[in-house]
Amino acid sequence: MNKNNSISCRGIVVALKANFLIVEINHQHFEGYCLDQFSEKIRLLCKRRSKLDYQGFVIHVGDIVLVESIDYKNKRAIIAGVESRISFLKRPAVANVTLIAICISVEHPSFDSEQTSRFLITAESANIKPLIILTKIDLIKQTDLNLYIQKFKSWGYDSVPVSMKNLQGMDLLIERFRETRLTVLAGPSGVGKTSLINQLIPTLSLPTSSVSKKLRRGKHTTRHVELFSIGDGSLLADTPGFNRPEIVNDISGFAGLFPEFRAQFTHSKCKFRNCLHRDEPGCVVDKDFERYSFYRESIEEMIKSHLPYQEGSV
Ligand SMILES: Nc1nc2c(ncn2[C@@H]2O[C@H](COP(=O)(O)OP(=O)(O)OP(=O)(O)O)[C@@H](O)[C@H]2O)c(=O)[nH]1
Ligand SMILES: [Mg+2]
Ligand SMILES: [Zn+2]
Repeated sequence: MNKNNSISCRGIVVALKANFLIVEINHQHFEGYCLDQFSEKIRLLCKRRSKLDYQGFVIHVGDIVLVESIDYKNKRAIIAGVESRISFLKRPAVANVTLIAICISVEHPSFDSEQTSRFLITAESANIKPLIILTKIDLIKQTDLNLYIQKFKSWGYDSVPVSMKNLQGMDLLIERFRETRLTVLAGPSGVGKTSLINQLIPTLSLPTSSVSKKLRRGKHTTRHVELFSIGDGSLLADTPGFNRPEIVNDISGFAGLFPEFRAQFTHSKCKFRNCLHRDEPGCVVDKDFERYSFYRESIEEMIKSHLPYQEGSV
């Protein structure tokens, strides 16, 4: 029997490639073997045990897995089990995310308030803390940048302004990433997610491309989710950009996804528990905040999409 078959250890899925999964493990898991030739982390090309396939369970990037039958000469192994997740982000699909860094550029592509809110709602509905990274700040004046920072503050979010051209803001960002276990860089195409990772890990040289002059949008250069180690056990996920995240269709829970509403709910309650904070009697929320119109339009859309179902079910 191959001696390697007796080894099993935990690892993290860092990428999916066709029918294979790439799992990264730490070298200390191989104690007892001659590992001097390997660097600190090893990436293994893995297949799943067929019993996992039968259970219909889909393994995603970020999943913590148990790997067996390790052939470390050829860097191959079999995934025998998956640990339960602490969180799951559906799009981009990443498990065990601890921070969503929503990258939003001030120009090229230009800032879009609704789009930014849609990314924030995605993070909120997955119950994962969002942080806004304001990119390409070399393209605007400091006074305009201050307005963006104030805007996000009024929405209830911190933002970190950065530029890959003059490296402004990078120290603060690195600090935030290093104190976080798994940060996902999410956001529209062309905002500079991959450029940011290349800056942090210069040995990578991942492909990036300029924003289309005609469409003023990114070219969807990154096609797959991939995790990269940035030291101290922290991981950063590059993800494909997408421009219009879907909003979760949850009428009663929707207001709770806005910090502006949450701040009010701590000290005041509407008359009816199912108040949707439109024109309901006894509604006590102050609707005088910037994103109220986005809330209102979204909730009306959701109500409309529920109507045929409700009528049919009465
Ligand atoms: N002026 C300026 N340009 C930047 C900055 N960061 C990135 N870019 C440029 O923006 C373009 C798009 O960058 P990418 O890193 O490919 O963007 P992305 O978010 O990964 O895009 P997708 O992979 O399509 O989702 C490239 O031409 C970069 O050189 C920045 O801070 N300032
Ligand atoms: Mg990219
Ligand atoms: Zn209300």
